[in-house]
Amino acid sequence: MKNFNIFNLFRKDSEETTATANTYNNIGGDFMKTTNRLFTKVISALSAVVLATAGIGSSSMKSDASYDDPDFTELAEQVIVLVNEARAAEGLDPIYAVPYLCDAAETRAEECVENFSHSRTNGDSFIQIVDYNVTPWATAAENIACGMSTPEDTFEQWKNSPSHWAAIMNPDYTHMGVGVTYDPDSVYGWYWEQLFIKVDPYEVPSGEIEGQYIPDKYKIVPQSAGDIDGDGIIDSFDYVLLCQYINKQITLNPLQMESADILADGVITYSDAAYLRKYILGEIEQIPVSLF
Ligand SMILES: [Ca+2]
Ligand SMILES: [Ca+2]
Repeated sequence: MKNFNIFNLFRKDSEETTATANTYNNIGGDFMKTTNRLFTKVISALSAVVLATAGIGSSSMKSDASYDDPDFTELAEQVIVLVNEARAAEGLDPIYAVPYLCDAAETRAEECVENFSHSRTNGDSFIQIVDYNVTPWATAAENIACGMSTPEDTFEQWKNSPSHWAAIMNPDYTHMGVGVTYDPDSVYGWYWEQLFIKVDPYEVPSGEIEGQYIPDKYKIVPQSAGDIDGDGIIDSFDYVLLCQYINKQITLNPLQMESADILADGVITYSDAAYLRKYILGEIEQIPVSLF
């Protein structure tokens, strides 16, 4: 990273709104409107703004932050992993990721490029991105941030703001989505959005939303030393990955790095690749290998 000054400006605001929800019972094949309840829904919305200024300027920050093909979905999941790690450390239940809410959050992140605000570009409140009939919610919150290129740095922005942190650590929230986008022509480059909800217990007594899941910290989990692709078999596919890593063509997660260190000396070199190859060819019987 080049040198530049960063000022964090946080703005917090909250609002209350009311919404009418209709419930339907399917009786004799006809949908019959049975109740028309008025919910009071508390919405909190918090934004984190990072301004990059001076010296080399914001354009250099953006060029540092750019990727040819950033995997926004992967970055969003990493944010959810960070949320759940922080909650676990305080003994709180994890929050489920929901693909529908992640899609909604992605749209909100894109809207924040145009208008960094908790209002949508058409003036609606952020929560109107969520169709109540798809995901019935009782309470909701939004955190937005911009300017940082990694999940960790963005999470740190929120962590340093008590009001944002309160949403992340709110024991009531059950489900969330995260959206990420990058626009090299925008003011801050990177935009991040967290959308928290508490599922409406009247509509969803089970508390379960279709597609909900807890993201794993690492998508690929090696089963043993040498199983770098995590399929439980040590073969030439693992060898190819190791060579690609050494040639700086790919990155490996920390578990894969541990698996790739065939000589167990703390660094990954061509020697590790050579011994993995020997093992695959049956020339040695066991890995990891200790040469000493
Ligand atoms: Ca393998
Ligand atoms: Ca090694």
